[in-house]
Amino acid sequence: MRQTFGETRSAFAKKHAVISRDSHERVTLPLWPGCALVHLITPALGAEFTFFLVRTQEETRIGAARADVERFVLHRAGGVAIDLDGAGPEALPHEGYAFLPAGCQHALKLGAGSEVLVLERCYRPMEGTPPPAPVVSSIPQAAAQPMKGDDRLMLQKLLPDGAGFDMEINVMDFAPGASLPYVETHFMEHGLMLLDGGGIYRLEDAWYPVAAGDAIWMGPYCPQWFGAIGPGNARYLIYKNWNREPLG
Ligand code: UGY
Ligand code: MN
Repeated sequence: MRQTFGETRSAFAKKHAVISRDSHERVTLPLWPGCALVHLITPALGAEFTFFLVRTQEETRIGAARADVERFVLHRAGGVAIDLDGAGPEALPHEGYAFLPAGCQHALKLGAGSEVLVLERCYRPMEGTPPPAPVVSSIPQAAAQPMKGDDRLMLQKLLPDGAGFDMEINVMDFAPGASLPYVETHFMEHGLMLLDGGGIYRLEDAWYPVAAGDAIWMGPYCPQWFGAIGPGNARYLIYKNWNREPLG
């Protein structure tokens, strides 16, 4: 999408944010040696999670997150492998992913020129429910089902059902012209990355043209709706806090 001098499509409001590629700000952090990080969504916005891109120039090895933090990693480019509990590196294919529960010993092996999308949040355990096990799989392997009976809007659930999981991560695939069936409002929040195509996202009382590479934060009770526009499908990955009482 064309950017006009001095303008950006990124937008920040009380209950939502759109972060377009032109405003990516790279930082380095001591726990991510050899990496450039772009923090798309953080608690500074009002979110209860972080959502960030990691790009490498050289090969590097990243340790596990803090013991109370769960991590989801999506392969975007280059050579990426996960070493779970020292069992040896398992390469992730394109759009491969790993869910690494809080306290799970692991290392990420990132080759030069690789890119991953990472989501981290503090795990909310539930009394009497064992914590979830790690998941390593890929988007193409996840079963697709029509959302609410609409086969022009396909849904893939990347994490298994089970009360141990306090999040859902799904992929939603819209045929051109397909849309969410109604304007959603819910107490859960979202982190979203548009993987392919584009369309119009309604967030609160604003309507945004969005395209692949855009990230969106939707806070609790952010009215939200999406319609896909363009020659091909629009597809996004979407995080949601899940399976936990709103009272906390
Ligand atoms: O799962 C969801 O809440 C999803 N349908 N929301 C969205 O796509 N904005
Ligand atoms: Mn929603």
